[in-house]
Amino acid sequence: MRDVGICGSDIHYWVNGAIGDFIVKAPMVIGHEASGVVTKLGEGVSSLKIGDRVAIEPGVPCRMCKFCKIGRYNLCHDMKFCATPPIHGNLARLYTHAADFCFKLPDHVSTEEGALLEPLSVAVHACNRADVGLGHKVLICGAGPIGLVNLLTVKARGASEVCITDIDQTRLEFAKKLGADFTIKVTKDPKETALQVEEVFGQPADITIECSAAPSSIKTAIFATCSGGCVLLVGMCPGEIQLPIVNAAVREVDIKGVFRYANCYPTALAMIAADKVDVKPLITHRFKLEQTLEAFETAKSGKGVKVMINCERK
Ligand code: NAD
Ligand code: 572
Ligand code: ZN
Repeated sequence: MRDVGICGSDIHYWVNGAIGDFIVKAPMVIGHEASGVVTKLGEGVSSLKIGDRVAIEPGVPCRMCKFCKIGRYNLCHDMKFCATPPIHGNLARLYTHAADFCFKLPDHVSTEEGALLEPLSVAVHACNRADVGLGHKVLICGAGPIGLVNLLTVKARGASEVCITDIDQTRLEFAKKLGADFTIKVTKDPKETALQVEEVFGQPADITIECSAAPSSIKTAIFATCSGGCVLLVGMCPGEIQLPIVNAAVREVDIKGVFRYANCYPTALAMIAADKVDVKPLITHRFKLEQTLEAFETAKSGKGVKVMINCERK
């Protein structure tokens, strides 16, 4: 293994031992944003060779069910996803993965960038779901790593203006440096925040990508989106929440779920390889595998954005 990024869900499993119904019942290796170097090949593998640097797409589906067959394999009921219990993740020196879910990195793409293909793929899939494109005014709720990769992706797809919200000023400043046109520090109720969005854009958002999972922010997402527009639910909180669903219905605001990604690694890699997005600035902290506890304490503290662990023995 080379580089593994720490994701919020890794921290959640480490701290709470569960996310919703996914309960850690036996010791589980965490980490699912990963890259590595091929050291051994399984029988019949011809797509890779020893020494190839690869990004690892962490979810391997059954390849047999109707979802897999239509290409929506993220919906496969038999998905084996790294670091989702009971499946081990990637934070190790050595790890075995299906060859067709490993993506060879060009020489000029680093293994850190390879690891970041994972969260970037979440954004690629989200943008595909709403067909984000030229001239769109996009609202992103939440400026964590996932909100930020969505910011980079909507810009790369031609969005003309992007506004990002958060409750944390430091995160908003980070987003501004990364290219957000407008930032809003959320202090008010959802309807008022939606009005602030309308003020900065001069209209409601064409598309809103909710990446905070805060129930009040999901309400804002609906109120702030124009009639006929689309709200993408990327942020996920367990349990049920109250939403202004009739407001959405009478204005034909589509509310779409986003669950991981399917067939997005090649696009995410092509975007990085062609310099259409630069994910490197997201990395704020680097640790060695031996420092994993320190790395997780740092990530948990919320100080940085993306904490990266290097698994090489140096
Ligand atoms: P994060 O916790 O680092 O970021 C969330 C951000 O939202 C934080 O900066 C926080 O300050 C901000 N926030 C909190 N309340 C807010 C509010 N009321 N309004 C605006 N912003 C607010 O998490 P992350 O790693 O960026 O992930 C974001 C979400 O995406 C999580 O819920 C995660 O589980 C989810 N996620 C979903 C998928 C998927 O497949 N749908 C994949 C990856 C992550
Ligand atoms: O990209 C992988 C990923 N997925 C996340 C969160 C962080 N990283 N999701 C939110 C939680 N769900 S889940 O279905 N689950 C715990 C398996 O609630 C998966 C998607
Ligand atoms: Zn993740």
